[in-house]
Amino acid sequence: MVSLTRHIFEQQCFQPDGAEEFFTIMNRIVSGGKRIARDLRQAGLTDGLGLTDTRNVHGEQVRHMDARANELFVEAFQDSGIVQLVVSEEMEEPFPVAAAKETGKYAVFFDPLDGSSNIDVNAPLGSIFSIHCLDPNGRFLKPGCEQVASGYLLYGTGTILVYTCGAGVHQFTLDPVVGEFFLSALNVQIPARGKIYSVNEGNRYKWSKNMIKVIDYFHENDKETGRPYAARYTGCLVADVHRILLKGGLYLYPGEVRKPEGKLRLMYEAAPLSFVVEQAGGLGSTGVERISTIHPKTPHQCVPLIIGSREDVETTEQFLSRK
Ligand code: AFP
Repeated sequence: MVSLTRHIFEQQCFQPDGAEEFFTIMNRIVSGGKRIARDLRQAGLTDGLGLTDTRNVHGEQVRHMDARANELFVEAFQDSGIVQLVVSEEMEEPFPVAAAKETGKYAVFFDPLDGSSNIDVNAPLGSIFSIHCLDPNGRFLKPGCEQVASGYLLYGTGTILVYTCGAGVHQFTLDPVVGEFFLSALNVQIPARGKIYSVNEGNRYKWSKNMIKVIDYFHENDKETGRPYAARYTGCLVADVHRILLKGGLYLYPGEVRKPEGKLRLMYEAAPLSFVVEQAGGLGSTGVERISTIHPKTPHQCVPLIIGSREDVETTEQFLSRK
């Protein structure tokens, strides 16, 4: 049994001088994640379900557990001394972490509770994180290819943590009795092609003609290419992408004719998940460009996301690039 702590220590990510820092940041993420997992288990017994009367920067009504998860992550970084900024879906402005205003070298982006509407029906939820190193001039908005690490926690039948720091993708499962994450899959690889597609098909009427053709293609019956693909969609990005990571296939949240930028957020959804999936051999794309090469303009910017098995994403890109 290899604990996450031992694994990170042995992996020596960010060598030669950043290993200790990575260790500290990951431990903070783990402690925030464990507390969220605990609170989620009790949410139906406390006041954890339901909505608050505030809206976040995307205009979505904040749930009690969204606010709580955000609070737990911010708290986890408060006295780290090395994280200067946290940027969260639930906070309009980047939040300077008091103890590291001057000394902190890192910015952590997170979606504290992904798929939060699932909480009322006891379906899976997640948390997504992305770690960037600040430039000497304090620049923190950087393309995905400059992430130093990223990953997610998935609160499902069990709690798992998946991460990459550019040296493969590794999965850990929380032992709730011991209170530690243990390695459950080393060097996860995504199949080159899958049999599953994951999209909110209720949005079909909002898509471009080419996008409709993509989904029609995956519906077609063709033995040779393994079609039709099976549809799977939980409404929690982390859960849907995790399924694709393990089984292959593709997840799509495309742009819409009237909203070409789509719904998902670059810095704390699309970029971190693309880093993970690409480290496992897959692809993360908007349909016309790689997610990892986009230079962000704002912390809460949205992008279309097509992510998963390399061949499936490439097929989709071919449809979407047609005139
Ligand atoms: P949040 O709960 O963090 O706002 O995320 C929800 C989400 O961005 C993502 O988890 C889902 O894949 C997607 O929205 C679901 O959106 P639809 O309800 O529009 O399908």
